[in-house]
Amino acid sequence: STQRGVTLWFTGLSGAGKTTISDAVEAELRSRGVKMERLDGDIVRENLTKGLGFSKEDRDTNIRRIGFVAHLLTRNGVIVLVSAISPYRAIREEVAATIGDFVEVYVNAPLSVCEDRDVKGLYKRARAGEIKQFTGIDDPYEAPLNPGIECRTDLETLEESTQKVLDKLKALGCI
Ligand code: GGZ
Repeated sequence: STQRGVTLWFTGLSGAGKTTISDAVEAELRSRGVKMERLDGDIVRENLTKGLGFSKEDRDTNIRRIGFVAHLLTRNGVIVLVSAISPYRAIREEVAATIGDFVEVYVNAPLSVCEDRDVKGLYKRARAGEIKQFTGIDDPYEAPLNPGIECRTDLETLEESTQKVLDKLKALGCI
């Protein structure tokens, strides 16, 4: 039987847990032998979108390019896990409409929690003015209004968040 593709689009602040949940979902999908691919903002920015910065224009270009590749994969039956802050609602909606088989996953933790985690020390640098246009500090994040899935990573466990995503894939007939 042929596999049904979908793009799971993880959006949220830096440090909210997009990559962590995607890692866990990937491990589960790989163990099932499912065709899947990852597109992570921080990795894509080293190749596909190398040279882009964090102005609205550059972020929109980053998201549109990621969306283009996600579309190609999705229509060929791949489960695509995208993790990118993707702070602008209109561009997320544009990409969603293009891809069609698309689930927006809002990885939601309050800014204060993300800032306390500060896994890479970027919030500290942003507060110190060493990084400009940092999402949540001096750059906007437009939260999803009606996400397909919401993971409250400050309130639920990684296992719970991961299960929500897997349950959705099951409901869609992708696994
Ligand atoms: C936000 C920034 C910035 C600024 C560097 N604003 O948590 P990370 O570190 O590992 O991942 C973030 C990544 C953001 O890239 P995205 O491609 O996801 O962004 S977007 O969807 O808005 O295009 C963060 C790091 O790069 N980073 N500078 N100014 N995050």
